[in-house]
Amino acid sequence: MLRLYDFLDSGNGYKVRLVLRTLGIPFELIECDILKGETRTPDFLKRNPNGRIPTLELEDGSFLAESNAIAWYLAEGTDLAPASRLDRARTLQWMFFEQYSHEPYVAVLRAWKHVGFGLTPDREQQVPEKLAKGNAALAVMEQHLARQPWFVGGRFGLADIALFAYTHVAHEGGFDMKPYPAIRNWIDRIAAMPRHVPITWKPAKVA
Ligand SMILES: N[C@@H](CCC(=O)N[C@@H](CS)C(=O)NCC(=O)O)C(=O)O
Repeated sequence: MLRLYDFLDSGNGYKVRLVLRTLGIPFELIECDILKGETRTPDFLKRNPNGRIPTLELEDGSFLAESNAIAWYLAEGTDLAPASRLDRARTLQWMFFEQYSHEPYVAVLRAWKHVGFGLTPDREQQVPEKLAKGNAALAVMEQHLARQPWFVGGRFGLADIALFAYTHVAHEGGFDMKPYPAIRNWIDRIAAMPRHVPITWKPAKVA
């Protein structure tokens, strides 16, 4: 069985849990408390030398890191990954956008203000810049979603999951979502999907 090393409040981890849940793939969850440095122990670093969750242990005992790479691995060949070459590339385009232009601002502010990393004086100084850059990313998403219901190919898929993970909790980092009606509508539509689960969802324990 697949084994996922994760921290329940993590949007990066949630992407992987949402893909597993949507596809009905059973897995064992190993919770790691990142606030206590549990991904930085010598044992964990053997699984992922980068010391971060999510990290997936495959059935053959090997490990895969990086949320979007794990999500792609799990979704390959399913309805969550588009069939056409161009739509697969567009999915990657949004997943890279998420990691470079969105997550470093939207997720980091939430980690500081909500998850427990705390607002040190140095971080407090960075808040206005992170809010500005996060809002720039949200504006790009808003523009796209005002014209089409999903990010790629006219259907719900991996790009939506990658961007949903931290966008739906952006308010916990101090983002005002009022200026983004198309994003709010997209969030509501995803949250209403049959197999949807909240960010802190975990599977029942393996016996
Ligand atoms: N680019 C990575 C980021 C992973 C990441 O930053 N994980 C955080 C939690 S969201 C973590 O494990 N932090 C613990 C640490 O850095 O010690 C991904 O998408 O998986």
